[in-house]
Amino acid sequence: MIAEPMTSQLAMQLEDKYGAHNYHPLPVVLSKGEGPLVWDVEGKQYFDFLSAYSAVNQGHCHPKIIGALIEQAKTLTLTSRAFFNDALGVYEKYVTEFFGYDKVLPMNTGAEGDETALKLCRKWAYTKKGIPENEAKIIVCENNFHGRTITVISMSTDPDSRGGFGPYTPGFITIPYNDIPALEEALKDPNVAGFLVEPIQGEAGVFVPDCGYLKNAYNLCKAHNVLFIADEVQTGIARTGKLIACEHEKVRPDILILGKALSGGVYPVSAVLADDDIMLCIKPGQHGSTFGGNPLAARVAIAALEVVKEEKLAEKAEALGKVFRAEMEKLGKECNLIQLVRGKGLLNAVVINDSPESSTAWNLCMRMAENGVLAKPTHGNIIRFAPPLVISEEQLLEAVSRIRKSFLEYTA
Ligand code: IF1
Repeated sequence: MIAEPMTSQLAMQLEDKYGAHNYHPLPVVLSKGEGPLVWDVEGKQYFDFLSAYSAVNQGHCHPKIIGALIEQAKTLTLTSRAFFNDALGVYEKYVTEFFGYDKVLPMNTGAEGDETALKLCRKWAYTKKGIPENEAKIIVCENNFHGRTITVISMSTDPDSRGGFGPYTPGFITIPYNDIPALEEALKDPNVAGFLVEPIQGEAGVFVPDCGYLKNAYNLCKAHNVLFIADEVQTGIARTGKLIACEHEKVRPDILILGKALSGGVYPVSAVLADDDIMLCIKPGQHGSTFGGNPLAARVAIAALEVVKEEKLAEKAEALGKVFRAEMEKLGKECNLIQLVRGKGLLNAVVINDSPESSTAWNLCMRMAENGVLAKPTHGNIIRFAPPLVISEEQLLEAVSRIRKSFLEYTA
């Protein structure tokens, strides 16, 4: 037991001493959240512009989602899939109708969703496409981020994510992102079963591909009988101004992977969606998870999706994203710190006018934290801005004025 009153200092010391050193967080210790706001241990209030990497799109501790959690937690939490439960089917009907697919396979984390999609794609390759056993290949993109498991990092090109963790899972072809000719070339291999892609590359610094890229890629996949697999773990659930980011180009992925905000960040819930022709390739006993599809997850996810619809979060993200980017463009003209503003909906990034090796972006994030806005640098000189979608326009503009203050203080 820790007898002393909790302070930020003590909380950070405890993590440092007893936790693995696999993160380098900003020195802010949070203890409470509500909507787009969070508070630290000392009671200082911040706007959260990370949203737990787009998991809390519905805002922190949304009463409807927390209500569903509490009610179900008092009734039944876990049965395993050895038996049926009275919530899973209800959720499966709801989520498949919501996204327009025949079937869903429930998992817990995003990485598991990606692993599930890869397994599904390989099974389909052998049972439907007729690729010889163990020969299936899946095309992936440079600078992808799909999670932390061994197979998922085997697809990575980031030295931090993959270095020193070999040997790696074979069966992947890596091509540059946003490069249709490279995809065309890779698709010439008859053993290609799938193309796994993020509609916007989050970890790469909110890299938005050219308009038409996803549509062209999808059409090429169709022409080669290759599954188009979209990792919408970060871009999905209204974040980019549409329910899923592929909708911007009217692309319907063959396999859709969701996570993070599927639960409003309340509980780990991920899902893989596909039609029968693909999903029924996996038979009983061939895939699963102790926690996947548990009643608590099912009730929480239904509530989280209802909030997205009821509060028109996609429309809000679309409108507020335009306001935010315009404000950042304006700020860019006032100081010489901003090289580029990019993003879609409320998934945005500002590229700082300094080298990735410089500490400018980190120092700006520290300054913003002092002024009550939390954001995190990525790749050294990029700052990602992704507030909960429940933020009001007034709150967004208040946050913008704090960001502006921080940038102008920094240049002064
Ligand atoms: C961390 C990044 C974001 C994801 C996509 C699958 C997963 C993720 C497109 C895996 C997870 C996270 C995880 C988090 C940091 C974070 C991240 F900066 F590393 F890239 F969001 F931008 N597909 N993204 O973005 O989901 O298994 O974690 O539930 O610390 O690793 P998970």
